[in-house]
Amino acid sequence: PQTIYRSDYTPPSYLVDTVELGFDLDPARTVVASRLTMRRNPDSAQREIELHGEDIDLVALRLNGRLLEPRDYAVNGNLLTIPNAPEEATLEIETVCVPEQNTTLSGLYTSNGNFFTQCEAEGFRRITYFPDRPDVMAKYTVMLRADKARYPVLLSNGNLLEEGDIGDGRHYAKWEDPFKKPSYLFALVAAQLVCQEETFRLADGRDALLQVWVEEGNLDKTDYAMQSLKHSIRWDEERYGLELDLDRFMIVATSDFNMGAMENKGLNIFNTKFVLANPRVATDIDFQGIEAVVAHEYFHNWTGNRVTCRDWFQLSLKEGLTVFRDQEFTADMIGTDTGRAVTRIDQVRTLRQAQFPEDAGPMAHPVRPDSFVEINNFYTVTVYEKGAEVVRMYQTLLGRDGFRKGMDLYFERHDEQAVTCDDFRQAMADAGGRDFSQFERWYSQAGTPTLRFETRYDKAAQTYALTLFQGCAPTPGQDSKLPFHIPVAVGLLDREGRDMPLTVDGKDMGTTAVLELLEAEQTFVFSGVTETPVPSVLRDFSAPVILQGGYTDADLLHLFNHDSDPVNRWEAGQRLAMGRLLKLTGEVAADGKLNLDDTFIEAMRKMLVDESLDPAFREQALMLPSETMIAEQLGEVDPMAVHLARQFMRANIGASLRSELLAQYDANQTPGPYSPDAASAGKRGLKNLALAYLNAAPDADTIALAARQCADAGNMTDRAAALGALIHARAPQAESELARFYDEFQGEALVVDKWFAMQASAPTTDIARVRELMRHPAFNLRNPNRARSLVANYCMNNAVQFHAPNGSGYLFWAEHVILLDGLNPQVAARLARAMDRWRRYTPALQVHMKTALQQVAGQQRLSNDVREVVTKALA
Ligand code: HT7
Ligand code: ZN
Repeated sequence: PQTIYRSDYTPPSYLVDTVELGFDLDPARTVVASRLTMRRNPDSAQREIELHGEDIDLVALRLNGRLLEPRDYAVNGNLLTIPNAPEEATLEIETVCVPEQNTTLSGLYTSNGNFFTQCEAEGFRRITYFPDRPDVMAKYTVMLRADKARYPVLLSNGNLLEEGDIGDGRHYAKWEDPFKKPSYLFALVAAQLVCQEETFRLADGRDALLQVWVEEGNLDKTDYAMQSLKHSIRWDEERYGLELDLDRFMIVATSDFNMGAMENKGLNIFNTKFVLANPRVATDIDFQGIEAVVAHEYFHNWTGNRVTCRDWFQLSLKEGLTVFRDQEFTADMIGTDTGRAVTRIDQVRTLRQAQFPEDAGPMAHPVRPDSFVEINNFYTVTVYEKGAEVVRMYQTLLGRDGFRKGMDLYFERHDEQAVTCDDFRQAMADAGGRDFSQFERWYSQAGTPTLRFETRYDKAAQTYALTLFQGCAPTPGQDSKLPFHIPVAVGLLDREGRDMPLTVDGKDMGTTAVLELLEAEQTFVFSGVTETPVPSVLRDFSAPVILQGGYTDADLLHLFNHDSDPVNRWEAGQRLAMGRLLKLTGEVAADGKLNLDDTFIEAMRKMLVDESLDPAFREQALMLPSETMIAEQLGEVDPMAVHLARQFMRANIGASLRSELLAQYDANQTPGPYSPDAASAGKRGLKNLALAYLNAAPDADTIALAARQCADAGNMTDRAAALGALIHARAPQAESELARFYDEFQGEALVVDKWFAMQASAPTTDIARVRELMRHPAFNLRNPNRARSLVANYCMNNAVQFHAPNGSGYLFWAEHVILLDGLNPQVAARLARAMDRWRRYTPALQVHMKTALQQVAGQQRLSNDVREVVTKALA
């Protein structure tokens, strides 16, 4: 496969002004007629017209009315070239595709018999020949024709111009999108669907029609998505002055979708997982996911659609920025300071759990990658989540108002353009009057920077010197790194745990100073410091770095008890736990005796019962670092040792804090009708964490408690938590409760996904059981949600079983990567990444892992997607 380099970018040879598309929709043979008005690009030296096409049959091609013969153009792989084209060209193209056979879910496909499209990143070329690159922006008019009884609903981007019957039981709808857009934002839906709709008054007084389209029978699950959409529209108006620019905005749910959702202009297409919810079938986490994803896709209308990416290397321009925007929205929707902190803690957890490992593995890449084989492999946590951290750092450096000025300037300069990450950085620099040239390294250098600190208190001078050191390990293709521009937010706690006022270089910095680290080593001196403080470094996780060492246990306890910055307060607890988990892991591996000190248990007890703190925060503070995060700290990973060490700690907490856990279990009940609001969800979170801890050291009483909750639960959050507790406690009723769960929810696809996922990730589920579940009538490898629920969960969230010493998990992985690759390369490539970090495991496991990787790599027929992942893993 060919590697594509960012440095090879050249402007498109031709620009497209208008696109007229006609679809005769038939699952077995859809005919697509396209009419493009094009003109030579003055910025290009090239004279050929270049069109992409993939898996479609070309029926006819006309240039300025003349039918072209095969000798008039060249087809090389997926590229069709027309040489010697005139300055102005009207192309008429007729192609045929077969949507019902399209299992890749890219391009035009059918799901439950309905038609959907997915064009990002390069799916439009699977529908018609086109210069399928984001810097070609054009105005689209779309005519859809289909059988009226089977496809009563015909949707596309923008505004509906007209609709009517055409005889023969067929009908049509004509849509026009008033804005220029790249081809990846094109969408159509032809389906049997119903919708919840309402008109919504925009800030400028216009009324917009909002619709949420779902399959019949799901209308009782659309309220939350609609409410989230309205909140998102209002928030973007208020926080950024950005308005909906269309008369209507549609969300359509499909159960076959490769990712979470897609921001097609005016016609967002969603995975059902991020639309459908009511208390019976969806958990608090599901509700949160819906709010965040609806907001994310809506926010793309400005950050992604109105201003788009010049090329796919700039993906984080829209994704990092839009994730940052949805994160801020989520925080604002909760509204309280602790709520804000809890969302921030969640973000930090995701980064550590998924992005730091990516940055330290064979697929490490900069936020703005330099090369790729398959762009679909670069919709990564680095581009999304680390990209959002990079955007957040502008806000930390400029302040909220300064950041808003930067955003305003960005839109003023680049509306309806396709631009680069550099353009965004320049807007921020110019609006803030700042030099952000060194900040560029956040885009170009891969790897997670490390941060270390040393301190020196001078009692006589009353100064406190904080020396910060930064570094960054080599990553593939980048052997050495230059210093990053790192905002380090710092506070100093006195012996009572109060914030000390901060003065640096004679400047009053309040109680949290944002220090700007630019060198490999830099010292900052605080003056007027009256006693030796405990430093609280990297408050609010002000930069995506690994803060190493520097703290004693006593410092950490002080911070855990007192830090006014809730994120660092939580962080101190995580460090206290991590130190012990690493020690326990070593003891398990050495067959030693396991011990957990009282100091730690007492710190946990104090946190658990501190009712001055929100339950949601206490839940976060009591949650242990995951097995993945522990493994990241180890030179050589024995997954069983990590699991046993963590289990030991959980059981110890469960047994030592039993009475307090029971008391919190009772105190955090949420009687009355279910509400997904943050306060209620926080209470359920703490209550269910208590239930899980109690059942980590199970006895008849704790099991009875879980069984009762399972029987009485009035919502899916409590039901799933109780069932999980029974499974993990190996309770005798686990089997029958699982069966009852399936019987009750077998008609709800998203709940059946949960049923598979729960089992796939349980340490009690071995390979034989997984294979048995694969034969369950409800299992279907072609459906991405279902495949992920069982196969991906087993390979990625069940470390002890997946890493069975006989290598059976790895063989299962190889078998399913290969099988899935034949159906859906994007889903296969994501599964393939389960083996990314194989070199970190014990030598015995590595042997089996390498064999499995080689088995996949040795396949003759393999997609570029999977080939890139396994080749990089083995390199
Ligand atoms: N921008 C969307 C990306 C996306 C996607 C990419 C590749 C293949 C399928 C896909 N579906 C959606 C989603 C988003 O970030 O909003
Ligand atoms: Zn996005």
